[in-house]
Amino acid sequence: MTSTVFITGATSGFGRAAAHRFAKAGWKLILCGRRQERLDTLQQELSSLTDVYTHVLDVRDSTAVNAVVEALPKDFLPITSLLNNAGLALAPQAAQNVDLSDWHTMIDTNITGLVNVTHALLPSLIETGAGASIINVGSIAGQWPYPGSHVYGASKAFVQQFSYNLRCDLLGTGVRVTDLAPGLAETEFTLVRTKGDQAASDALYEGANALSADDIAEQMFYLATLPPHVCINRLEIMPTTQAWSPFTVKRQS
Ligand code: NDP
Ligand code: 8X3
Repeated sequence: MTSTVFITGATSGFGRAAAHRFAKAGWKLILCGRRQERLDTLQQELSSLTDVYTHVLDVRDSTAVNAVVEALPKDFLPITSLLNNAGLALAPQAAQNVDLSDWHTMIDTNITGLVNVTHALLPSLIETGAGASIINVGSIAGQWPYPGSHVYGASKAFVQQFSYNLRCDLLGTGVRVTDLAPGLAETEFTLVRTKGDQAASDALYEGANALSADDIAEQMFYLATLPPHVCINRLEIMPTTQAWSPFTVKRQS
């Protein structure tokens, strides 16, 4: 039976690269995101390789998530792998200067959205059983604090702990769960984080030799195709050019 992957946030960055990677291997694709035209482009690009089903979906809307899952075509079921990838960071400034609505947007997307999709697809993943996987896209920001990360990092800490806790409850079902935690990767992520500041995005990635979306897609495919008895609980990946800094001390002047 052909495997099927359900990808949230397939319209850009890691999700779009993953759609291409899984299609190359002949997996059936279920692709979601809010931008219809980008889903249409993916459908055109990948339909010659595999079966592609797309649906506009805002993961924050649990009613819409459930409706999409209930309407999935039978020949795409059951789901083999869920890539919980949709997410964003906003407001890179200090916490005390942030609009509360930006915090809410990150919580609603990175936490509530991921939970909505997971809940809706768990029965299908359990039906698949051995070999099924949930790959939750966390971040190094979920483990390591830094200025301007505030709710973004905290939301990714949720992703890590939720992934571990899911493993406990799914024990015996065959469904694996991984917290995939990338570091600096060049996508539209920084454009979104800075609300469209292309110069800031270019400056961040300039000379950094950051991870690419394809680098992460390759790891997603690796995780989804491990032997069924192998589960990687957390996979943290940085570009070689990135590392930790010493603690900062604010001295009296
Ligand atoms: P992009 O901005 O390139 O892609 C983000 C994707 O998420 C888009 O496809 C977007 O689609 C989708 N998305 C955002 N909000 C929603 C929503 N409410 N409903 C449905 N889809 C949504 O960034 P990345 O590819 O870099 O980000 C993917 C994931 O990786 C995110 O969870 C991010 O936090 C995480 N990450 C990114 C890192 C990086 O350095 N790039 C490092 C570590 C983690 P659309 O707008 O069409 O809805
Ligand atoms: C995004 C990676 O380094 O900007 O999750 O926190 S980083």
